[in-house]
Amino acid sequence: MERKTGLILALDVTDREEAVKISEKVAGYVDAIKIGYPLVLSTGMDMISKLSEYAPIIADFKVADIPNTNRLICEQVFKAGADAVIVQGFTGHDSLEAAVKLAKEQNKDIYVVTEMSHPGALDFMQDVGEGIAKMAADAKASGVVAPATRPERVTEIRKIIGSELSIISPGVGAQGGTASDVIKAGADWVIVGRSIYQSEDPAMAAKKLVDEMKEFI
Ligand code: O7E
Repeated sequence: MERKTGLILALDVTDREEAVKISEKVAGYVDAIKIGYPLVLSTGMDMISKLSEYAPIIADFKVADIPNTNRLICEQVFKAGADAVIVQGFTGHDSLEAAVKLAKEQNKDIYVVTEMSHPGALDFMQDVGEGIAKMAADAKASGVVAPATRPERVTEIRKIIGSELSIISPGVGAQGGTASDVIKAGADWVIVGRSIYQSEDPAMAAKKLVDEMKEFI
């Protein structure tokens, strides 16, 4: 994924027309659009190719299965037109490697969830986040997902993965994180949903975030 603005839209709406309208409006400000279960379950897999007219698509299915099933899922998602798939890391190295192998064969990207951005991630995930980051680097994934709500954790995860892997970071705005803070902490992209798609003016909301990050990118 090429970094121009540092912004990824999380398009968690459930209406087809609204999804297309918002994508059209913000296309000039985002490097990718992340879509997941809310949109795909309500509108269908063909939304992936439809929205890829506006930006590269990151399919957020947080894939978490045995290696063979991970591969089968990623195959379908890439076939539908996605450029990247998000997988969970807690399933372990073999499940991740199956997804990365397929992605590399098809010149696509896999991003691995380390520690999530919500408070409940402290119950279990934070303890294993650094191990997952190391595994993602060993498996040569394209990058990891790390929390904008805890910029200090992004800095820790950056130390573990080095400069080869990217960090994409959700939790800005509605969850309390700040775009410029998490970019300064070591993230390459912020992933922003509600602050953009629930705004009266999604393009303006996206532009503000891009302007805020500009000097740190
Ligand atoms: O809070 P919002 O509305 O800005 O949306 C954030 C998006 O990022 C939303 O789609 C949510 O599912 C996702 N997300 C998190 O909020 N926290 C995480 O730790 C991980 C994700 C995520 O997208 O994981 C894959 C990138």
